[in-house]
Amino acid sequence: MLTSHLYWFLYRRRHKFLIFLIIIFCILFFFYGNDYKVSSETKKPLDQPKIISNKRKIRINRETYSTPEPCQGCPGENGQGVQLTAEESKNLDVVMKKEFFNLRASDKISLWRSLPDTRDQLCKSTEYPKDLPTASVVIVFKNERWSPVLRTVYSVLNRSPKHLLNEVILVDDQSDIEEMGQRLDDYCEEHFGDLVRILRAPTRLGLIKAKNYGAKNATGDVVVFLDAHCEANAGWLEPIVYRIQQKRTAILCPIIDAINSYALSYHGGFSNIVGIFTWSLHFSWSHMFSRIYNTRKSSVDPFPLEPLLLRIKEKRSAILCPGIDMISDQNMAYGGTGDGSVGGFWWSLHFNWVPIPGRIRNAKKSRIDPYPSPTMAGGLLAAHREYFFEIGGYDDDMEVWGGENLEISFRVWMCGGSLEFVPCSRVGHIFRPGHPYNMTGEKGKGDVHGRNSMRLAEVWMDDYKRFYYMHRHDLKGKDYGDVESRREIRKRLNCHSFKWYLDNVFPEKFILDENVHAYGEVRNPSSSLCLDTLGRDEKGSISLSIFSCQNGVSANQYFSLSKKDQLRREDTCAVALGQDSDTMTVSLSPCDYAGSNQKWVHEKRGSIVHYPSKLCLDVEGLSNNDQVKLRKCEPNKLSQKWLFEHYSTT
Ligand code: UD2
Ligand code: MN
Repeated sequence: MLTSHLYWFLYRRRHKFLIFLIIIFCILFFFYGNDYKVSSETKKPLDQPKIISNKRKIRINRETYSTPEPCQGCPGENGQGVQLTAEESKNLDVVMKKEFFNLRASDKISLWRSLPDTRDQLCKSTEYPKDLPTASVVIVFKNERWSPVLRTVYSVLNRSPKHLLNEVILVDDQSDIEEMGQRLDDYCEEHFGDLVRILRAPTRLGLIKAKNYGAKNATGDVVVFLDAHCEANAGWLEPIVYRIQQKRTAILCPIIDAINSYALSYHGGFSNIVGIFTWSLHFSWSHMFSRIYNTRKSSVDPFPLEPLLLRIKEKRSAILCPGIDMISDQNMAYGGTGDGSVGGFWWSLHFNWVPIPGRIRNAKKSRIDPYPSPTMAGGLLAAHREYFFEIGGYDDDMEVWGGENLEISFRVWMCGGSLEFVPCSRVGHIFRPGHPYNMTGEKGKGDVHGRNSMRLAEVWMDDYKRFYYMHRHDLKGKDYGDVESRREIRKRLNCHSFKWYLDNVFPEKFILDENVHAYGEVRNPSSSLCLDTLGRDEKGSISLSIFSCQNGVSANQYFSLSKKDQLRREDTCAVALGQDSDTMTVSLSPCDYAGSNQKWVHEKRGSIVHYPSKLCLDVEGLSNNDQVKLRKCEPNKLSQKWLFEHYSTT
């Protein structure tokens, strides 16, 4: 009787009942099916089920977590490098080739080693309000090793005020390393309790999507990203969250100190060290004493020659040392950052460090105030969590590695926020010359940086993307996926143009074909030889060379003759060094330091004259790969005639 009633009821109202079921389904989907958001409380972890052993009775949380005792007399304390014994160094090269840093040295160092406090004295005496936004620290990792990962975690737990650290979220991007599975889960649960959460990515996400994934699961007011081989230094968190409290739309970067990939020694900003001696009469470096630091008027840009000569002119009895920036003994990479730099970019859309522009330095009210930077390196940053997503998080169609740092930099500036470096927040990072994971994405034939950068150029750079394609002719017309949703962000937030960014945020950036007399290939028609960098790394000084003209397809042959009469590339200017025409050589040096020596005049009859010496660029007797010559100007000499690819009409 009852069942027939029920049947009748359902039968009569079957449409309504169906609609009811659909609504319930939608609600459930909304809460649980959203992206790849997982909550460790409500869903089964994506890896193997956890085995809870009996010994784990103590639940650790914010209140009960305590910093472990320092490891007295252990190697690597106070950020020192460690020496391996002959035995330990056996086949070290094999380890270095696989990990790209000295894992054996790292394994000898305590997971919670002490560090030299590399902050400015003023930072140490700054007091912050108690009531600040809380932070979730997101650390993504792929094939990272136990000791650097845990050292990163300990450095965060031990050097962040308890009430400000909401949680640490480790995102395992499908690592192939056994110990980073169950063993890591167990270790974290036992030692950190609910302060550390581990999320296992459902598929290989690549670092960009992995960061989105971690941030989506974070619950703090602020999300902080760190690489998995960092060491957060004293007082690193307060100045960051304090600044975000003041300015919700600021994206902040700590100053990145370098952890040497070989000896694992921790270096502070390179502009802040002085030489001392030990009583055994060995030389060593020390962090600059505040007595010296506080008397400096500005942090001097480290660059050889001109500043040194200038100083000697002022003070004959001074013996001067240029600031020695670190060249990693593994890869010769220039690691100098310190707080004398801001982030820039190459038109090839790689990140670089540039000296702090005078306008930024002069605008600082105090030397420890956060200051604006045009771009960031990418790994270490903090943002208000909601704001991070309001401006579009990271581009979820970027694969594996690269490009997202410039993308978020351009975006935050163009869409009304700011990007700032925080001098009082310092975090060390192991700069590695390679990656312990494969860099092949599924799209764009494995050139992940190329494709990711195409996406950013297409969405954010307007016509200026031409300079990217000048470097990457091969990518023209290639597929870069769908960017509509990214363009939507730009529309929704009513963002500025890239020209606005260049004019307002990075006016120092040289635009290769604006404000110039001429640009493009510089050809000597009689020989079909062109000026060329030969693809050398233009970070330092290189010689100005020649090579057969490539008809405008080689970025190495692109030069500009600026309205300031520089014969130049993006950052480097042609200068002539030497006494007379026999010994003079022409090289490309950073423009800021080239002085009057960098003035060139391109005359109507085609010669390019070095103004101070009145000598002419000449290719007589030269062939591919030779350095271009400076010789006495001779009118009508064919080897001294040059033609730029384009001449500006304005
Ligand atoms: C720099 C950034 C890095 C990122 C990258 C450009 C710093 C200090 N680091 O490269 O954060 O912005 O430029 O994209 O500025 N990882 C994954 N999945 C992957 C690949 C990497 O989770 O598929 C992890 C990796 O384990 C590490 C982090 O992402 O913890 C960054 O990778 P990296 O250290 O190899 O990148 P790095 O420092 O060369
Ligand atoms: Mn890294």
